[in-house]
Amino acid sequence: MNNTDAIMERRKDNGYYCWLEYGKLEDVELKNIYRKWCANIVKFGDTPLIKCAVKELIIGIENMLGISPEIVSIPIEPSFITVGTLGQNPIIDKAVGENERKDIMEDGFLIKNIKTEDKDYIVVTGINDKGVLYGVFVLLRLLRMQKDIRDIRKIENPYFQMRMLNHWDNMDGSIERGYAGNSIFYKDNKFTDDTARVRDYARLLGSIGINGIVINNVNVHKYETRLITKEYLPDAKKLAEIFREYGIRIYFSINFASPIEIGGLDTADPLDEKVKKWWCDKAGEIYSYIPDFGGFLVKADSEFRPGPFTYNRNHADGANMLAAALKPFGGVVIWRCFVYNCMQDWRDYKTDRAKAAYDNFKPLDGMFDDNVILQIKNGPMDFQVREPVSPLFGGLKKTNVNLEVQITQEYTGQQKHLCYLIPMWKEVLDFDTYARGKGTTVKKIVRGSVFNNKYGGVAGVANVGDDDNWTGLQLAQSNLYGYGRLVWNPDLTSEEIAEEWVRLTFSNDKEVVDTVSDMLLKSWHIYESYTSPLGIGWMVNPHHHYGPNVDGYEYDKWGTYHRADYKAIGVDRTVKSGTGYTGQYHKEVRDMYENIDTCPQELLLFFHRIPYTYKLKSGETLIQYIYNTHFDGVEQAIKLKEQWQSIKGKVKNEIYEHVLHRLEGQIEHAKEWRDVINTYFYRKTGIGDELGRKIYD
Ligand code: GCV
Repeated sequence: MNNTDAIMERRKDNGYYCWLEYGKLEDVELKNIYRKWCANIVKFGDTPLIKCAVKELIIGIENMLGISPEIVSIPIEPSFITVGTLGQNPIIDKAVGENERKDIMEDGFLIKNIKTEDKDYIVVTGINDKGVLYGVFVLLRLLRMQKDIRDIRKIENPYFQMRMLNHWDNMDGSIERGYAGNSIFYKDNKFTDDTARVRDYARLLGSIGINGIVINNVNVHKYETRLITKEYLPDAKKLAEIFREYGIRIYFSINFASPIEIGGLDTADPLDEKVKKWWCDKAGEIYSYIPDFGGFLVKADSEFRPGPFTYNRNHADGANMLAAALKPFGGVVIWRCFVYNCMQDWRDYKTDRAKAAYDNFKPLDGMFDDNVILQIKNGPMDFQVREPVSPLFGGLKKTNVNLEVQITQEYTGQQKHLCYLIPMWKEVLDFDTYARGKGTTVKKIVRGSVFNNKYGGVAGVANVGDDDNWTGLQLAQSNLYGYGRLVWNPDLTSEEIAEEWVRLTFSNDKEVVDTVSDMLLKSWHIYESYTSPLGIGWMVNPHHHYGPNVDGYEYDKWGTYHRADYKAIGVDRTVKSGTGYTGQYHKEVRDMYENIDTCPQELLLFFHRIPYTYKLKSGETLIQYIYNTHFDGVEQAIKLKEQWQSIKGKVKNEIYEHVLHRLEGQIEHAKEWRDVINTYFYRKTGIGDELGRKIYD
């Protein structure tokens, strides 16, 4: 075995191929049915994406069915798969009915089984070649899940226009909030030579419909600032070519002060003519290397990043200036709303970080150009394990918006703990803002269909690094897969996504599917139960955000953000008596949160300050609830391990051992959380556990 083969073999064992491993199908009967079609591929068209689609079909078929398909340009056999865009060939065109044609949108596809007197074939088509590629990946997925595709007629279109990943990769190879090794793009301030790995990544992303990727950290340091110069653009161009093969455009995070730092100007004032010209020239230069370049992502005037405030300009001035530079090339500016005063004095009970994004951006609604998109984190704080939905969704009515979620598990267990995040994101997407009456959900707003926006979609902060299995904890691959599936179709259930992922990654064995799905589906609540109670958030060690520390919030050196004293805990964010944050929501939502009786229990301490003796709806007192959930969380973590052990021998040994090891670590760590948090509250309140369990003092 040569070196490359050995690497490939090893990678098969440790999960490198993720959901594209295409293991041999178990069902012999189905295999024979599939083989009939799969032995012949009739390809129409020759664009790079069509070629890519055919290449992917070959890989999948060879691996799953053990046959090498013949690629032809006219049907020779009565059964075949044909791929190509509509309007290219009568065989495909005839197979698609008038109504079907109307239903297929940009990037969407049709997979259809056609039976005639002498033929029985599968058509994969779309109105553009990217749609065909997506259709091929879906067909392969169906085969891997052993679905009966006889008589199939499946049309799918992506729900969101922008389906993006944001990488927080630095050019020195480190990743901010990365928990799976180093960057797959950079090392030692250069682009990587391992383009094969980048291609494998592009395949993974293309297979779930991702169409945009920001390749560097929003915190743009010295070297990343130079990404948009001749020094790095030739390498960025190569990366863009790889991603383009899979229908993905690249974007850069930029430094707002670039005109000064790399342009030799003495200002970055967005209204200065020299600055405007500098950015226009820069955009032209970037597009000369990367003609389909997506645009800029900008973190400005936040956490010490430069921005328009230095020049007494506002966010709209800054964003519009960049947007004007990109507009002639079809690019966009994605401007982040993660803006707050990290120097806030938390002893001042009226200042509230939760209000900051809305306070900064709501007054600017309608002032942004049509190729600016405001990117809003799911919650008003910062990717906590539980937060309400940001009131900017539904608050902004005349501005394009993107939702930003965090796939990388900064506050949700750092890929050491199992935490399947799809149910959390679904709650966000399905949240009703009431901005245009009942049913104005976040997903509709972000899609652009409520306020008729030109652009919109979702960005996920990536959770991958150069670990063999990409995500540190192998089971965390489910979050990347699930993210892609959800932004393609937010109406899929968490259960459906979990099941798909398990089948594609492990096997169709019922016990494996049921066990791993169940583990995934419970995991967010388990993690929440032993970490931070009822939406209060932040109880983590400062800066690295891992491990229990009740007073650890780094921007609050007084340890007062949660307002815990010996009698009560929680932040009163009501209009009536608190910070007034609830007033940023539309009436129905505001009323729900404002009133302690209608506020959802899981967010009680986010919105209200309540005594430890307060009786929750479950009948427990608040303090007893804190004890119960923390004890219970550990028990649940132990059960996760037992569930995993029950499928020993049914998943690859290397993955089995690796996950087992992480789950054991999770249990130990959950115990630490339990003990630190329970002890803190026991000491604060002097109230013991009703059930007499040991609280370390
Ligand atoms: C990339 C939080 C994180 C930072 C991150 C920042 C942001 O503060 O801890 O690592 O910076 O959010 O989203 O900009």
